[in-house]
Amino acid sequence: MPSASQRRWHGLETYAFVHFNMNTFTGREWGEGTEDPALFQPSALDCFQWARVCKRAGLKGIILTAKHHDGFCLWPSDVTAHDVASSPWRGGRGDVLGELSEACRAEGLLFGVYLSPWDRNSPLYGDSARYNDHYVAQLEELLTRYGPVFEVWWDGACGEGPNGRRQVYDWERFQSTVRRLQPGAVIFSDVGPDVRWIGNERGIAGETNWGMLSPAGFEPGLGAPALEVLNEGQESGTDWIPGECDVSIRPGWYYHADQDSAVKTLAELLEIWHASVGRGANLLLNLPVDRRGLVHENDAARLLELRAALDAIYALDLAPRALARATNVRGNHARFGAANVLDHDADTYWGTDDDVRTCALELEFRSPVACDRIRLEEPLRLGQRVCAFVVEVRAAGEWRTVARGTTIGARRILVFEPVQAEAVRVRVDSARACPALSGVELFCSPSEFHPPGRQP
Ligand code: FUL
Repeated sequence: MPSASQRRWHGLETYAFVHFNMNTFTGREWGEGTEDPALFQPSALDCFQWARVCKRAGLKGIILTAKHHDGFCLWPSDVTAHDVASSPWRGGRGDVLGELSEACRAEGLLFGVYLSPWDRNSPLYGDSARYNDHYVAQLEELLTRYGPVFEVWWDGACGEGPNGRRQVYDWERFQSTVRRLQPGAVIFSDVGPDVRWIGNERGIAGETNWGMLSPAGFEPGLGAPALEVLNEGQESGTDWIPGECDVSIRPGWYYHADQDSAVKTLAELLEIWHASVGRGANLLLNLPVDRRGLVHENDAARLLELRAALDAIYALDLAPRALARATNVRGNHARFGAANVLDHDADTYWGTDDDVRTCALELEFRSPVACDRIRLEEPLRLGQRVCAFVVEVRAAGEWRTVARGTTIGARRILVFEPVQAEAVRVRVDSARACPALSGVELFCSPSEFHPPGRQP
């Protein structure tokens, strides 16, 4: 079962990753750790601009690369001189984390930190106990100086190679540091403990996507489970470790001027959104902030297009116009009645009797409604139950199947050919326990978004 902070996290859907650091100025994706801090010199850094863009685009927070693999720190760290305090930017008195956390607060966004465990600059890296102290000290700085942190991001990457330095991380200590200082934060790594990697950097969750995973025997960056396992989760997984889809709006994680015209198209971003958020994962969409220290105009424009498209597609839920009924209602009690799926309240749900595993919920319209997509949600407080379902529509008196799926979880969006529905039925064919749904929503997208016989 998800914890309270995981349940809150599920509701976020989409937030920004910002890759901005030394690599922005060297034009690289992975730095060496030997870069001169003097190279860090944004000409017009403005985290309030990042936050305004994200806010307008409907993103719920920003996770910043406070330290990437090259070790350069975007805040003045007490435990290294490889940081902004050694750069000419703002006379060595700048603090990107300070400005971003303030900007997020001003715009009502959540603030998160990426702190690379792999550190190519620190002379302590590979001297395991001492580097672990160093890493914990940096975590403490980030988690105590900047107010609430919603997510801590642990990258498993390490390119030391067979003859490189070998660091044995103390993940348990790192984790207890986060729990102690930011008990409300979720921790991301390949295998959690709170949020898992989705197994690719294309932003695509499995069509089957369980919140559960068995992490025993794995550590971040150390023999992670097979990519398909990360992608789909595990029906019999021991822990609630739902998937997050990280993907960049451009080919690179970092800014490269020659990628200014390679910003993903609206169609690509919509496809990614439906394959991540639409499959119950969260989308962590990366913005490579440029050398000025700003979200580039092209990226900002595309983000706003994405927002406008989503707003247009999901403008109006048509389901509340219908009368809802179900083949079974738990104890025949209104508290578990079918109408609970229509009220946009994630805490109320339709549920069935304990021994029921197959059942159906039907929405009957007084007059036909045009629709081309459905959004389903399970009440995650009860865990994830549905294994297989079918969506059927009655049009001109005939029932036919318009979509089918496996898992639902936090949400599942299915797109189908536009149809004039007299009634819509969600039939659950298999479930791990008696099924429950907290939301069934129906939408009719503007015609430019109608899929030519294709499902995201
Ligand atoms: C990877 C890193 O190596 C990339 O540079 C980037 O930060 C990506 C989000 O994670 O593991």
